[in-house]
Amino acid sequence: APLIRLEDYRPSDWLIDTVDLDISLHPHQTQVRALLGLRPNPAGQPGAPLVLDGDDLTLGRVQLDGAALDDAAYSATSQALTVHAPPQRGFTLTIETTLDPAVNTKLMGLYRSSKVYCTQCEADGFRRITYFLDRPDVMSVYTVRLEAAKAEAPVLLSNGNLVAAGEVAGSDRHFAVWHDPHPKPAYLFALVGGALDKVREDYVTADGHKVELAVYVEPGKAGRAGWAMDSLRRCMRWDEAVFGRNYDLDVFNVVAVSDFNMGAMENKGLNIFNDKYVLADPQTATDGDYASIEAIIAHEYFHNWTGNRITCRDWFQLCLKEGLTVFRDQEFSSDERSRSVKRIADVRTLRTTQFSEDAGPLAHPVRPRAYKEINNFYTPTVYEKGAEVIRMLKTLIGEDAFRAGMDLYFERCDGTAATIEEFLACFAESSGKDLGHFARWYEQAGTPTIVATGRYDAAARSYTLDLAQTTPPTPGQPEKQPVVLPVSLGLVGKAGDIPLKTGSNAYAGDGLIVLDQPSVSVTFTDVMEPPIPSLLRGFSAPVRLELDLADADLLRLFSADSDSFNRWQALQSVATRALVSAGRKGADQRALSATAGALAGALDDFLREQALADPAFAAQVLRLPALADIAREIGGDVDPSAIHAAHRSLAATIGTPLVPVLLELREALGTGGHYKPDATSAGRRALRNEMLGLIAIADPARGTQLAESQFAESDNLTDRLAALAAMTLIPGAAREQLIERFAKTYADEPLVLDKWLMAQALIAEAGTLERVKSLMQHPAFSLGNPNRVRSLIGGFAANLTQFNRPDGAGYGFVADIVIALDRSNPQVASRLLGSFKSWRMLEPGRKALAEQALAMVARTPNLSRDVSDIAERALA
Ligand code: HT7
Ligand code: ZN
Repeated sequence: APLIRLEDYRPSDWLIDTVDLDISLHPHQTQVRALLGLRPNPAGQPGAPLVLDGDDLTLGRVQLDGAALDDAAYSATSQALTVHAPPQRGFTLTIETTLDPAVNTKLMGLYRSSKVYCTQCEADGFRRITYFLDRPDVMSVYTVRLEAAKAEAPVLLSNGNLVAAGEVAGSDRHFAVWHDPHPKPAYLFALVGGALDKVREDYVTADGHKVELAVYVEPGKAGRAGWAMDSLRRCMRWDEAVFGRNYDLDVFNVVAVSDFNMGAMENKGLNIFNDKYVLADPQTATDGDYASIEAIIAHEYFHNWTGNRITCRDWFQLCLKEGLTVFRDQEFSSDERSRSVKRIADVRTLRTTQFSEDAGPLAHPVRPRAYKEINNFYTPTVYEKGAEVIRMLKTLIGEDAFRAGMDLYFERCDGTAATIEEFLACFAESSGKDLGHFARWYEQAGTPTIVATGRYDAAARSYTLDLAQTTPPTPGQPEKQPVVLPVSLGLVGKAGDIPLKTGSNAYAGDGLIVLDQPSVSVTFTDVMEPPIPSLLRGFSAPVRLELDLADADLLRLFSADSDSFNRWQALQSVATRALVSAGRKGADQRALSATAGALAGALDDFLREQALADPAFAAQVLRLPALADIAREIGGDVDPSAIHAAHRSLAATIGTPLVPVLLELREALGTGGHYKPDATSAGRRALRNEMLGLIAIADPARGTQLAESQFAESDNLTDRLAALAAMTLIPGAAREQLIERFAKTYADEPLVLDKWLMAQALIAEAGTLERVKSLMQHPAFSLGNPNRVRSLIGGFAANLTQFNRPDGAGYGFVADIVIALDRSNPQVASRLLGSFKSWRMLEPGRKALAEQALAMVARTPNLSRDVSDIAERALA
């Protein structure tokens, strides 16, 4: 496959101002007539042929200005339609194609999900519907007529506003016409046709526009659409209040479908969702699901301005919409819930997904310079690190200049396909700062490390902080330059934060050092006592921090830091350091016990004195760092079994003396009565369930008893699933019985059974591979549904010890599935292959076996571009 490079970007030679689509839906023979209003692009090459993209298309008639086009005037393959010498003026092209949505297993373009017709066009799926200039800088006004059998598709939706609807005389068919006045790229086109239930609500925007909000779900599921609707209303108000953004059409439709490659899609006025991120009631969704639904509904809605009204010039600018929109959804959730708990959860995700990506062969910049398959660049780096870059920008220029820059961006770039440079120019203007150096964050891959050392001079009453940054090499970028790092900090003394006084240029005031050189030294004066530095407060930059503080100092930060994030981080740092040394291959685990004792002591006090005041925070405090984070910190010669053993041993050693206080606190928290999804109630459940997990490890008999009664007595999925998860830690008959019981209870709930599949796939025991293989035969599993695959196979691939079995059977199993799945759904297959992203850091035995499995995938004939791209980059 050719490499597509950012530097080769050229404007399109042709533009398409209008698109009139007439689509007659039929399971196997959907007819599409596209009338394209074309004109030469003044910025393009004069006299260039018109080359339209296609993918797997069957072409019918072609007309130019309404007259049949001579055979010699054009040529067509399933991949492209070329008009050799088009008129050098505006003209129309009519193109007829025929599609078979029922056999479209790639879930790109037009397909059927449980009988519902739906589309997915980002990044390049529109070319599977008709021949088109399928690139985001070609923006058109769409009018879409949909027709279908009334019985099969009583609901017919497309983008924009409904302008006409009616019966097709003399037939069992009906039609609907939708018009979207906002020019958009083809990737934002969508249609839906099917039998769906509707939940609706009226909404009036802050600027007085009446909008009908609707959520469409599978028949019988309307009772589960309320939370999505509630989230939608709240996020619309939030965008008005915080970013001054109003909605701009008469309707906003959300449709839930059960076969979907990703989470959701922001098609203009017609968001299509994986049903996992819409449907919720207390019996079938967890607190985590409620939070994800709120966040993803908001994310897709926020794209209306950051993505749709202003889109990307080309796919290299993907983070322009994705990083910014993740930042916006994170801010929304922070305002709706607890800001510090949200930050902690986001940083956990960033570390386990993005830092791991950055540390391996698939590392790439937030704005990649080249790609073979764009679908492989919807990554944690583009999304999550992209959001961190926006967060740093805000920290560096301040809240007011950030808001002014956003306003300027919305005003200046509205209706355009923009670039990162245009975006940054708005903030340079609003802040008066040169952002040239900051822009390096978009170009340079890898996670920087800050090495910090502090010295207290008692005689001079000063404290000097030396900070140095380095970034390790990543594929194609052996040499790294310093980036601009906002380091939020405090110096913690006996009575709390010490006022910061310094003459250093690197100090920007308000507790912020800007480290934009390889190193900097900042001396603070009038420091009357040796302080403990609290660096990277709120995780002000996406970096690793090496700061050699004694455990006692970290434990002091845990109890005294004014920054909640760093309170949490302090304890994580103590645990991480212990796990890194005990988790190395062949390390002596006994060294853990001193740390475990200190941690247990600190936790005992904390649980007794503070946990009830903020249970959601307490739940985060109790959770140890993820295994993957320990593996990455060890960095090489990684033995997953040793890491897992150290992790379990630390949890057991911390947990054992805490059992009495854990039991007491669980009693005090109670079950909370009738289920409510709000953050406070969810926080209480999170803490109770975190404690249950710790008891299950420390005292399995007690844990079994508690988990069994919790499963039997609770009325909600959150607590029942937590009971199951706790039991998965305890091998034996009781576990198997609960697994059975869970399956029976939720036999008719595929989304709940996904969690059941995943819980089993994550069991850290040698029998898990066989268990997963036999679960593939369970009626709840299907290789054709992405949610099922992600739960069972994706869950297994995230199981550090079992995917990385010393005999290589885990790698072979996942590789075989990738190859099989690639024939039907390359996107899901290539994401699964991404599970190999950390293979290079493994100890030599596993490393060789992982490489063999990757090589086996790479040499398979007829691989998709998606899978071959990942295999090649992983092996390079
Ligand atoms: N912009 C969307 C990303 C996307 C996608 C969604 C569903 C299926 C395939 C897809 N390819 C790319 C989702 C988002 O980030 O909001
Ligand atoms: Zn997005």
